[in-house]
Amino acid sequence: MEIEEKNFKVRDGLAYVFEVMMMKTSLVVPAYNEEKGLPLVVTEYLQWVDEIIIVDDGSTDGTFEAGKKCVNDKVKLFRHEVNSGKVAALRTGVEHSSGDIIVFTDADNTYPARYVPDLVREIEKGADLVLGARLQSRDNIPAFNRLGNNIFSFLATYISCMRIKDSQTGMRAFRRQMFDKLDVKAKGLEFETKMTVRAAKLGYKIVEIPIEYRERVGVSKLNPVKDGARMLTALFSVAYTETSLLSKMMLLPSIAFIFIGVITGFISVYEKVQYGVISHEFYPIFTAFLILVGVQLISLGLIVDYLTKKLDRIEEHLIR
Ligand SMILES: Nc1nc2c(ncn2[C@@H]2O[C@H](COP(=O)(O)OP(=O)(O)OP(=O)(O)O)[C@@H](O)[C@H]2O)c(=O)[nH]1
Ligand SMILES: [Mg+2]
Repeated sequence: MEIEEKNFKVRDGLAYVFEVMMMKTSLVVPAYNEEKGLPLVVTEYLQWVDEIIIVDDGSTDGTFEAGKKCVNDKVKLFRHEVNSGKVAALRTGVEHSSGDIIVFTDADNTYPARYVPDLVREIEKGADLVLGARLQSRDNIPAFNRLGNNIFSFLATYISCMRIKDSQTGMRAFRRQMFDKLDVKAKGLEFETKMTVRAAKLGYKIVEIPIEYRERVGVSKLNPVKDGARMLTALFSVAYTETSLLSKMMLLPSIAFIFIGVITGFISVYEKVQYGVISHEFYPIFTAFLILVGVQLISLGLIVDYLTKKLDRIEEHLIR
């Protein structure tokens, strides 16, 4: 019985090693007006992946011609006649790819290709989503965008109860089924943040690999204010939709507590500034109490949510 069991494990292990060895990696590169960066990216990544899918997203410069020059038996080029946004380009890329593991990168030469093996290795070891976290040469991210990146990564960490250092990175790897499972509803550059937080909220295993970030080639397509606002909305919409009913029951009263706390706080400040005394003398205490309880309840709700989702994933693995 014991021997049979051991044989079974060895057989299983061999099957796993064989499966991993046979796994193919596809790189998807969305490109919108990236005539300078695209050829550099394709040349650099070619040795690290089995297939490259370029999607020219209705560019008006020479991106399509530059892409055509890169096409060979490993590199395929697709084109959207009209600019349809980064996510549409990524979807087209994934649809036309044949790899088991998909890697995303930008067409602006910012993400060095040498990290691909590290990303793929983590997927093979069991991670669901691997992020290339831009922790080295962060100066190459413009100061305002860096600030936004820190804020969004902090919020993503808080909302998902999982340490996330770079929620917005464009270099990421995952198994192709994961893309369909996550089914991220986004149009523009809020996609990355939404994908990261959704995966974290659903209890998937996220691993971050520290990577260098290079200075961009060509003109940036990111509008810090417009895209930043979309990222913030996306973050809260994922936080709300992916939080279980049980946790929401804790979150909603806590938001009300904080809201009332802020109002009593404002009244206290107004009275002090206007009349020199606070006539509602208990309001400052109410303010501190309501806000503290509210924040504690939110944290507790998020922790409960994290644990329920983690248990769901463990159950899923056991059933498999
Ligand atoms: N913004 C944008 N990018 C697109 C679109 N279609 C494809 N892309 C590609 O998506 C990638 C991300 O755009 P970037 O301008 O690099 O945005 P970013 O990396 O957040 O910002 P930077 O730090 O300035 O590079 C690039 O490779 C674009 O060429 C589109 O419609 N809009
Ligand atoms: Mg970029």
